[in-house]
Amino acid sequence: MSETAFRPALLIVDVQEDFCPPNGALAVPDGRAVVPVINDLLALPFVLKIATKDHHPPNHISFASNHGPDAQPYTSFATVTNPTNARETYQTRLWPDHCVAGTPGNALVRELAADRLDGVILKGMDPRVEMYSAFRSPLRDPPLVSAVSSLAALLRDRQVTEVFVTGLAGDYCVFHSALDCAEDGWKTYVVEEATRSVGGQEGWEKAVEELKAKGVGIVHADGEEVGR
Ligand code: VGL
Ligand code: ZN
Repeated sequence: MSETAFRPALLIVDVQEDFCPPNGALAVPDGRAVVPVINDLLALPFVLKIATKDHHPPNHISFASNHGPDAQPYTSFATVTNPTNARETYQTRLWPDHCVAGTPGNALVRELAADRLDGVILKGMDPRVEMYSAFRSPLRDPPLVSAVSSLAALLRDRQVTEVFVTGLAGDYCVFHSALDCAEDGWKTYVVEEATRSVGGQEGWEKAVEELKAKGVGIVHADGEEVGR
């Protein structure tokens, strides 16, 4: 592949009914507004167009309902432990039950032009860990094999050079997917109009600072880059 190759992929993170108003269990403010923007992007000639789905079992660790009567969605946290290394732990925010496999809330948003996708990758199936990133869980020592997706292999296989990340939520799964993507060596951009955040504008602005600091570009759907 020549150094000037431009082989962009479009990554559409978790555009699922449970992340969208009015009825989503974990509705992201204004979340449904990303769909027309993403549908326009899906009409462009990306080398690869991949959607991800948060795909949890009912006993998932990120559900407040699995942590007793005192645990509250959005405000409580739980400790995640690496199943093969008890010394590696991190705190994870607890959520309402969402995107449970087989439920209507798990479905891709019905207005999404899913017929233009090359594939759908599932994540978050291991009940023991949260997996915001479409690539892997934050557990690294050793990596949890059940929480490593096929996404990186797919991007490599198709010789993708840049990844444009869109979807929900900008301050969680889009954020962590973009960070891992850049860390793995792809030029990575988040399309600002194609994401919304759990924490609204404030949540997004905080995410942007860290994304830029780690080399992820923020671009607009009309193509203008705002900083890298
Ligand atoms: C997400 C919270 C919990 C996301 C997934 O897709 O951003 N957020 N699970
Ligand atoms: Zn989730």
